[in-house]
Amino acid sequence: MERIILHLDMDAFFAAVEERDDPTLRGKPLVVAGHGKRSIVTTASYAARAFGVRTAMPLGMALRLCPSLTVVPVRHRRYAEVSETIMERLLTFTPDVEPASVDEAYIEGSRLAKRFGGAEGLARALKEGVREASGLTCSVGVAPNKLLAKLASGMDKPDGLTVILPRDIEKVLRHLPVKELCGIGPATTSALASLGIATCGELARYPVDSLTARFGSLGPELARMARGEDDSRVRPAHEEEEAKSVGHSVTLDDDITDRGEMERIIHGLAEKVGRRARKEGHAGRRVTLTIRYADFTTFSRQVTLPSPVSAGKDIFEAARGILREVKLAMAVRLLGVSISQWGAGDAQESLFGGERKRDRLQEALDRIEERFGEGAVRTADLVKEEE
Ligand code: TTP
Ligand code: MG
Repeated sequence: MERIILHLDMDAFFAAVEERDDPTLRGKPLVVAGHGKRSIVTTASYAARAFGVRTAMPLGMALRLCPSLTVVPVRHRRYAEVSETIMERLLTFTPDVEPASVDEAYIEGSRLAKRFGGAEGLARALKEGVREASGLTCSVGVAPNKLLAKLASGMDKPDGLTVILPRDIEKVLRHLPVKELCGIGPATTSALASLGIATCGELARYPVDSLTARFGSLGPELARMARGEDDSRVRPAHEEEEAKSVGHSVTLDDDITDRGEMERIIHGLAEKVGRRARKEGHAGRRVTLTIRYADFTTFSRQVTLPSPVSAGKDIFEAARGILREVKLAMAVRLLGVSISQWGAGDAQESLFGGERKRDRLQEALDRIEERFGEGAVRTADLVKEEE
């Protein structure tokens, strides 16, 4: 089975954000650059690129190439904000999104593509989603792996969509300069040049033993890259998050619209999350509610509490609070509750005696559950769920 991997890269990202925020700049040759005579171009709009202006070019040279150039100072915080909006939008398609830099991400599309009538349909939907969320265009590459997807996204900029099919790989790579492959930097490029290798085709034909003699373990890796092979996985950010959180989710047999039912499910999940967190010795300040709609659109909302919690009741109250704030666009097929941002929960001296009492009650309930199994103790609305 061929994988479907997508790579999405924003077009002239910093410049595009500036143009979006200030419509008077739109379509003008524009660079984002630092202050001072010796500053260099961070990025150039496509209008400026038409004059030969490029990233990393000294500003003086850029102004000589294009005297009408507009120079805008760098606003990193703003770009990070827009980046976050874009990543969040991508996450509504699938949790399997790997942000690779401020303006690019890999997306695992192998299973997802079917729902969009294929890989190209998915790529179009992603582009449209990004445009809707940010007002900006991006270029997407689709291929059987990350190496080729990244190559593809750069092949038709701006606003591009490029698919590399397995049968075209050899043709695409044959005359491609080796430095175009992500992971082959200037040092490797010149080392390869000294062996008379300039293109991926030449690299693919070069005896692997000789490459190993020259580059060590990188040798066979280079040979694989030259053939367009790469089996590395899309590593979603949520994997890292998960290590720092405890969560449970449930996919429902039937899509539901009844909020009371949703609250009962969330209560059950919150109790489970609390139990596991306490078992692992955690209490978290952040409670997250995840909702997936019938059409698979998924989103999460969070609340940060003044102090860490691990009692099911507290987690439930926070998650229910989030649910009550959410306007539901359609029927729900999955609900998830998690806590994160660990802090000293139990050690925390409570200002209210009642809280301590509840902790002791909680401990007692946990002990009963340990003896009689999960679900031995139920609060009223959970019992109702079973009926
Ligand atoms: P890129 O994706 O490399 O460039 P880009 O988005 O400006 O243009 P393209 O349409 O070719 O993708 O980088 C993303 C942003 O990162 C870019 O807008 C500015 C910033 N950046 C730097 O700060 N320094 C650099 O050396 C590069 C390459 C980019
Ligand atoms: Mg970019």
